[in-house]
Amino acid sequence: MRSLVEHRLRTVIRQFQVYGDLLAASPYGSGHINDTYATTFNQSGAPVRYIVQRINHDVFTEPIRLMENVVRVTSHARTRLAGNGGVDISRRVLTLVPGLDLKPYVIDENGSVWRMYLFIEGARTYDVIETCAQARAAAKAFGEYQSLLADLPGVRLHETIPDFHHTRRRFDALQRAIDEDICNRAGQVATEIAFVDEREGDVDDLLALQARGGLPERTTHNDTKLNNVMIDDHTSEGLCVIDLDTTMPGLVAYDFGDLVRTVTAAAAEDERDLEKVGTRMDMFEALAEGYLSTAAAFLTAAERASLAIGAKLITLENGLRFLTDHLQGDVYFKTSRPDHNLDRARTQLKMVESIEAQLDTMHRIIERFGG
Ligand code: ADP
Ligand code: GN1
Ligand code: MG
Repeated sequence: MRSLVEHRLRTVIRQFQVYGDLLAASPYGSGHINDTYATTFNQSGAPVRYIVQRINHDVFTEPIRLMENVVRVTSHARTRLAGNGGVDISRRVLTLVPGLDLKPYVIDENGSVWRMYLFIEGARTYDVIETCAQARAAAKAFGEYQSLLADLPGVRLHETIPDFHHTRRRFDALQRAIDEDICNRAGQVATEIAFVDEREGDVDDLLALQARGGLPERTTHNDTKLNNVMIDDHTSEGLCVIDLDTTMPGLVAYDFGDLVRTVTAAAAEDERDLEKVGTRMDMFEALAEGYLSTAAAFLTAAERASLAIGAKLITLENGLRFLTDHLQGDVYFKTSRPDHNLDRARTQLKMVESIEAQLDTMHRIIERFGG
C-alpha cells in the first residue's frame, strides 16, 4: 500500500499540466528548506523527468508573492537569453510547468503551495566543490544571473524574507535566543557565543555603508551556495542558477560572499572535524576570476571593494543563524542528526576565522581581476 505522503504527492502532481503516466517520484537533493522531489513520466514511450517542490511556508510566509517573483525573473532571463541569440535556453533558465488552471503553482488540500520545473538533464549540483574550474564556472554563472536581472523592468521584487541578510538583526536574534535559552543549550556553546560577541561591531559594516549611500541595491539571488547552480556534465560550465526563492533586492557582496563561504570551504558545511575546515585561496582566486568576468562591467568601485567583506559577513551570518536555530530547538533548517545545527555553526565560525586571516590577500586578488 502506498504511504499517505506518496498519495498526497501523486494527488498534487496530477494537478500540473504534464503529459503521460507518472512512473516514479522520490525525494531529491540536499536543500535545507523546501521539499524537493524528482518525478519521472512516461511520455510517448520515453522517460521524462520533472522537479516538484513544496514551498516551505514556515520560511516563506507569502508563497504566492514568491511565485510572482519567480515568474518575473525567469521570464525576463529567458527573454534576455533569447535576445542574445542563446541556445539550449530551457537548460539555462528554470522553466515552470503550469497547473491545470494555468497558474504557475498548485495549492494542495492543506494550503501548501507546490511548483513544477522542467528537470535540467545532463547537469548536476555539487555539495562540495571538486575543481577550481567548477568554482570559476559557478561564480561566472551567478555574475551573469545578476547581470541578466540588472534591467528587470517593473516594480521592486517582493522581499520574500524581510531583512534576510540584515546582519545586525541576525545578531540580535541570536542574543534573544541566548537569553530565552528554551532548550537549555546555551551553556554548551559558551565558546561560540564569545567568538560571536567579539565580532559584534563587524555586523554593521555593510549596513552602515549602504545607509550612507555607498552601496547600491541590486536584484540579487541571496542564496548563492554552490548547490544552487547546475554545472554541465559535459562542458563543465555553470549552466543554470536555481533556487530562486530569495531573488530580491540586495547587495552583490552577499552573493559573492556566499560563494566564498561554500566553495572555498575545504570541508562540508556540517563537518565535525574542525581541523579540516578552512578557506582555500586557490578556490577564492577562481571565484574572483569567474565572478568578475561577468559582473565587473556593472559593479561600482565600492561594490568591488565590498566583496571580501561580504564573504566574511555572510559566513558570520550563517554561523549566527545555525547557532540561533540550535538554541531554538532546530526549527528552521532541516537536520538529520542531533547537534546538526551546532556542527554547522562551528564550521561557519571556523571559516570566519580563516577568512579574517586572509582578508588582505582576498582584497588583492579582487583588485587583480578588475577591482
Ligand atoms: P532548496 O530550497 O531546498 O535548497 P532547491 O531548489 O535548491 O531547493 O532544490 C534542491 C536540489 O534539487 C538542488 O540542489 C538540485 O540538485 C535539484 N534541482 C532543483 N531544481 C532542479 C531542476 N530544475 N533540474 C534538476 N535538478 C534540480
Ligand atoms: C538554506 O535552501 P538552501 O539549502 O539552498 C538557506 C540559506 C542558508 C543555507 C545554509 C531560504 O539554503 O539562507 O545560507 O541554507 N535558505 C533560506 O546552507 O533560509
Ligand atoms: Mg537549494
